Amino acid sequence: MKNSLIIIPTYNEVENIDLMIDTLFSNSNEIHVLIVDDSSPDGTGGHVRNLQNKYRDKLFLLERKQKNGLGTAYIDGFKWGLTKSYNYFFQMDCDFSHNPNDLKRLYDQLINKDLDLCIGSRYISGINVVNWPLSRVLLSYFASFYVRLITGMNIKDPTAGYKLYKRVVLEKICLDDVEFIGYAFQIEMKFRTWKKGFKIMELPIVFKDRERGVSKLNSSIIKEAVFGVLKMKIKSIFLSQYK
Ligand SMILES: Nc1nc2c(ncn2[C@@H]2O[C@H](COP(=O)(O)OP(=O)(O)O)[C@@H](O)[C@H]2O)c(=O)[nH]1
Ligand SMILES: [Mg+2]
Repeated sequence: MKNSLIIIPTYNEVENIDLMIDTLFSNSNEIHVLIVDDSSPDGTGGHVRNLQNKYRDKLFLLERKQKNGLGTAYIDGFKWGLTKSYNYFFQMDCDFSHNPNDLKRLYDQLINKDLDLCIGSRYISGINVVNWPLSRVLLSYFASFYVRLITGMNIKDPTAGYKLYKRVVLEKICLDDVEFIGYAFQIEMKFRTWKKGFKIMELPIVFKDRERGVSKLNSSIIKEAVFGVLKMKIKSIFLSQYK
């Protein structure tokens, strides 16, 4: 997994951060990791700084002043990575919902199938979600129908957050035009990638709800997704930034 950067946004992940970073580096010698922390009140950033002594020159921390949402955290992370020579950019959560062992599977699939974007998908064969309350499974599963219907994009898990991009995708997408921050951000990134004609494939993964810490999902994130998808589709018809 040479030339790979794993970007992880964090907000109050003190119960997960040390184990996550140790797990990632014990799985691979080649990867680099960038944590984008929004000055978490629980001191997540301080834990990353401590671990930087152990993982010198391969663990990086981008600290932002306040909680600004997962979408802009990723955009800042992508921009940081694009100033370096990375070729592969992973998106991953800090709460172990995304199994670190799947990084290599995503990478192998991207290389072997010569993809531009590989998506870790929960909904390829049934519903591979563990420990989520039924209400969240239903929300996510029906959201994926809704997105497919509105956008016409044939992706089974459009809100998936475990993804691997080739550098060229992030160079070609107008990152400054990306406007959403929650689930809609995950949809928007796939939509922009798809509209540019890049090769996309989904790989089945099992998504496990977090065991430590709390979710930052709130109703404004859901509202953004419902109305955002419509807005995005309409804009894509008229604006050249999607082409
Ligand atoms: N930097 C940053 N990270 C965030 C923010 N909101 C969520 N995250 C991180 O994004 C990842 C996914 O968030 P999570 O709350 O688990 O969302 P859920 O899986 O949809 O319930 C976790 O690593 C969070 O710490 C934010 O506003 N800023
Ligand atoms: Mg989560």
